[in-house]
Amino acid sequence: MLDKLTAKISDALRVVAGKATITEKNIDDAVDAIKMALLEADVNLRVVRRFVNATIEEAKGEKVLRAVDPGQQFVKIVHDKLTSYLGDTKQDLQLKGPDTISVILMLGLQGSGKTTSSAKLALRLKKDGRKPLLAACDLVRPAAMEQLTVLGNQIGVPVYKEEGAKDSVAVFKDAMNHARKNMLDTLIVDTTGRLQIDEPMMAELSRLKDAAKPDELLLVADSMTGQSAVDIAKTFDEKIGLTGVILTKFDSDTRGGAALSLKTITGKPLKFVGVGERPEDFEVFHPERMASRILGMGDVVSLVEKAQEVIDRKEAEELRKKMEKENFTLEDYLSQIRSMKKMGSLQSILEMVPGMAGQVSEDDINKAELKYHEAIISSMTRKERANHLIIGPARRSRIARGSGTSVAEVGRLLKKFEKMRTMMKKMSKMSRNPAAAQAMLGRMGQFQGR
Ligand SMILES: Nc1nc2c(ncn2[C@@H]2O[C@H](COP(=O)(O)OP(=O)(O)OP(=O)(O)O)[C@@H](O)[C@H]2O)c(=O)[nH]1
Ligand SMILES: [Mg+2]
Repeated sequence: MLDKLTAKISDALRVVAGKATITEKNIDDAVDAIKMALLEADVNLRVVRRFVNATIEEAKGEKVLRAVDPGQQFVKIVHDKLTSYLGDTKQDLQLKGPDTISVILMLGLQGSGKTTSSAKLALRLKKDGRKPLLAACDLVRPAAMEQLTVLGNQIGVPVYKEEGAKDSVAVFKDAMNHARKNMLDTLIVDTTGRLQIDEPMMAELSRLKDAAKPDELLLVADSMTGQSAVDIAKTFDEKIGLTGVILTKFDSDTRGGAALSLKTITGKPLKFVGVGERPEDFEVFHPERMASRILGMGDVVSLVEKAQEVIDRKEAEELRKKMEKENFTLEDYLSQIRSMKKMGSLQSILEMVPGMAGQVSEDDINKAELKYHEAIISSMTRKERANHLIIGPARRSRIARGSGTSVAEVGRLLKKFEKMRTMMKKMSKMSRNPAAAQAMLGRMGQFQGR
């Protein structure tokens, strides 16, 4: 999924992100590389041009070139631009309350994934506590009803169908009645697809739309068709009117162009993406997360914002150097524990570090341990904090008494600290991003030496 685009963009950004100062030429080069990556990803040319111009204009402003951390600022600009092209914020379905039946009309060309997506959406709504009903209004393809019934059974959602029916509007009306009688609150209408957009299909969909007065008109488009998915969305919107788009087969779409062009070209939000054949393979589309995924650097931007609230950049840089040289002391560790406490949830920070998303849960983070580490180090003298190697048995028992812990606990802390330093040296070389390094520190403190 978007692997190539991600690889190219993160390569381009990495060059700039690591620099202490950047020049206009650096920006031009990076933007050029991003432009090529977008074109290769089959993003609409107009969209690419706008993206490039806007990025260059903003990046060459005072804000970036004169910033303390120009590389990060540049990454943030690219990230924010991508987010806005992807649609800014997540767009929820606009459905009515449970007392009135909401209607979702699913539209799209043949084989785009309408029937599958109808079931996926039904499953999601069911999980959200709604009571969906699937209506089989594709009366053209013989196997369509059967396919929907099988899917409905699989996910435990009722399916309304009429064997031999000829008029999809009549079936829709009966499905509405069925929903009313059975206290179901969301009707998802699967419709007929054609190979191409043609008049009879549009006429039928218009009739259905007039009868159904749907709350959502979702176009189901195959992302693998790239720009033509965007053209199709445009036409459907002009002829029928859409409230949003579902891009399917995102799992097999290695380029991602459709997702990036859609909002800009059609003005319609991408609401969900299909990421596989199973009913569960369905994701709400989050522009911001998608932008981060494309940058391939974890959520660098918000990590930096968060971390900067409490840690000054210079301090972070010093920390990194210390980590690298292995002269990270217990005093440094103490100040890290304290700033971590200020940052709030450690987990939310770790989640944003590249490569760590999903690997840490709140349970893994031993807050109690952080607390007694703080107590133990607080009971040490300045000399001891600067050089933990001088802490022999006599000092250990004094520290234990002072902190209300045991000699064994003091010993454990020292052992852990020792391991931490070794790990840090390795990791600080891997990551020259001070904010990431700082967050990693938290992880090491908690996970090493268990
Ligand atoms: N990998 C993958 N396959 C998908 C996805 N969505 C749908 N498919 C597959 O695409 C094929 C067509 O899906 P359908 O849901 O039958 O498409 P349709 O639009 O209802 O097709 P018609 O009813 O013939 O117009 C099926 O084999 C699905 O399993 C997806 O997100 N990822
Ligand atoms: Mg179908």
